[in-house]
Amino acid sequence: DLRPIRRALFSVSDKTGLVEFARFLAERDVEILSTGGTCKALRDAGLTVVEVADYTGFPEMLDGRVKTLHPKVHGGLLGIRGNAEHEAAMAEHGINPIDLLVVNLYPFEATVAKGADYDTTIENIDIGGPAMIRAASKNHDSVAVVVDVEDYQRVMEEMTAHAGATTLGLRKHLAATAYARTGAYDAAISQWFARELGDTFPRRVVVAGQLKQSLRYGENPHQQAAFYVTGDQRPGIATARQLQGKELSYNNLNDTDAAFELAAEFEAPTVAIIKHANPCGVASGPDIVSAYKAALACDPVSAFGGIIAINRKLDGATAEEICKLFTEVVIAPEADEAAVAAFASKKNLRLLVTGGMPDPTSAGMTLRAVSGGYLFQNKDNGRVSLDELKVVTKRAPTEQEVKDLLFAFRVCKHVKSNAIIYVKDGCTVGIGAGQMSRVDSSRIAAWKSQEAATAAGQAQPPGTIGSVVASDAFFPFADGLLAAAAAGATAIIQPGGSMRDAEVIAAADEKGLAMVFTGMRHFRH
Ligand code: 93A
Repeated sequence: DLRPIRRALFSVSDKTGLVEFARFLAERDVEILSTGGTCKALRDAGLTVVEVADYTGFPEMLDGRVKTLHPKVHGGLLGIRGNAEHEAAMAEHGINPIDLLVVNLYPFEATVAKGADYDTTIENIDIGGPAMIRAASKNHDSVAVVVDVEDYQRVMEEMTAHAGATTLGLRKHLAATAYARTGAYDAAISQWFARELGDTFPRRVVVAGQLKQSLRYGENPHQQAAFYVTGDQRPGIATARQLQGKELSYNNLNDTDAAFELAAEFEAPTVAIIKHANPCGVASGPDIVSAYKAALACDPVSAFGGIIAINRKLDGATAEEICKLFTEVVIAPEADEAAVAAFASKKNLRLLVTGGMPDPTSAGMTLRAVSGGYLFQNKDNGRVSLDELKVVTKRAPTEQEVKDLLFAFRVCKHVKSNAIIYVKDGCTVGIGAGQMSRVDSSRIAAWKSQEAATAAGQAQPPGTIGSVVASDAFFPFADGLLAAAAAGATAIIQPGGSMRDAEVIAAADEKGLAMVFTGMRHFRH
């Protein structure tokens, strides 16, 4: 299964490592063909190259749209070696076999990321490159195809080990990589078109991405994992810059994403502390340091080893507070010098900066694997405004209660269902997440609040007294609401829409609670 390389075709936009690789081949008497720009770069380096146009007898034309789309190129890539008919046809038409194809495509994704205009983007759709890549990959029995600069070394090593030949194993591996590249490339083009069209749910758009990072392992050490990015430039986990700390793990990435998207929900200085993708404290405040202290007070036990997201520039005072507790990751739009200095001694703490906050109301997609497929949906960017709230109880909430109710409902969206969130003065005081029954979430949130008060050694009652409560979906029975009332809550926000709404409203009235319906649900399963 060894195939010697005698002729190679180079056509690359990214010219990194090009000259070294071509020189290695030239030294082994490999004939080199290449397209205009690539040819020039190689000749400038003193290498002997045949320009594709000279080989085909056809000039590059139509602004370079037609360079390699010629039977003398595609025949050379597709002809089966050792097949008498193929070899006869090739000889008859002056088609030379090409044993190695080295192509990297017009930088479509990078062009889109730069915000290029429509015409420039269109011109960066490579046609000839993918055509050659797909042809050479199909014929991997005879041809080696390299689409990634990172693979140059590997090919050179094989050729050195096998007297200028490649193994079938390597050629298959390269073909698999090549089809992954053309697939991702076309997916990026279709995603761009969908955005151009303003299509908020492009059913036929393929989800693909580029490998950003191979991860050490997945959710558990026996699982392999990697991080792919779609090229969306939204400030967040995919575009963040890591200023310090160990490599991010799979769970770090997942939790940090959850934390940052939650912090982005709020206009005031806000801090969210996350564990296992659920918040264990979220607070807004006059400044970041007070927001952090309030968020931490919600559940200081769970916050150990947590992930902290901040929606303002991280300052030194906050960083010093954070240093008092073991924290895995901190993410913020920016960090000032004092903050960076404060973290310097915490070598393992990962600090990420995003350059800005994402718009939580912007469109987006979410994807989840199920066995045999995946589920695809629009992101939950829903929000309720003040005038959409419907007061259903005899008592209407006070102004402060309304502020806290809206805060609590925004937090709800980021908590695993069943979600029950107690809030007081712009700060969560009890969070019940991920329970199979709503009443359990309600009780757990209240119990955790009691625990936090006890842990703080305060004689004071738990934060739930005089708080408000949000529920991500309607209360199917009055029991969840009664549990909240028993914990001392005074007002409730929930979607409404249960068969037993009347019963639930009556229970609220009896307890003197104010309750508003949102008409919008925030399940997160
Ligand atoms: O415009 S194209 O789609 N038409 C072609 O026939 C063609 N052949 C190769 N672009 C084409 N290429 C691309 O040109 C390659 O994929 C590569 O990215 C680029 C290299 O051009 P140059 O050698 O002129 O720098």
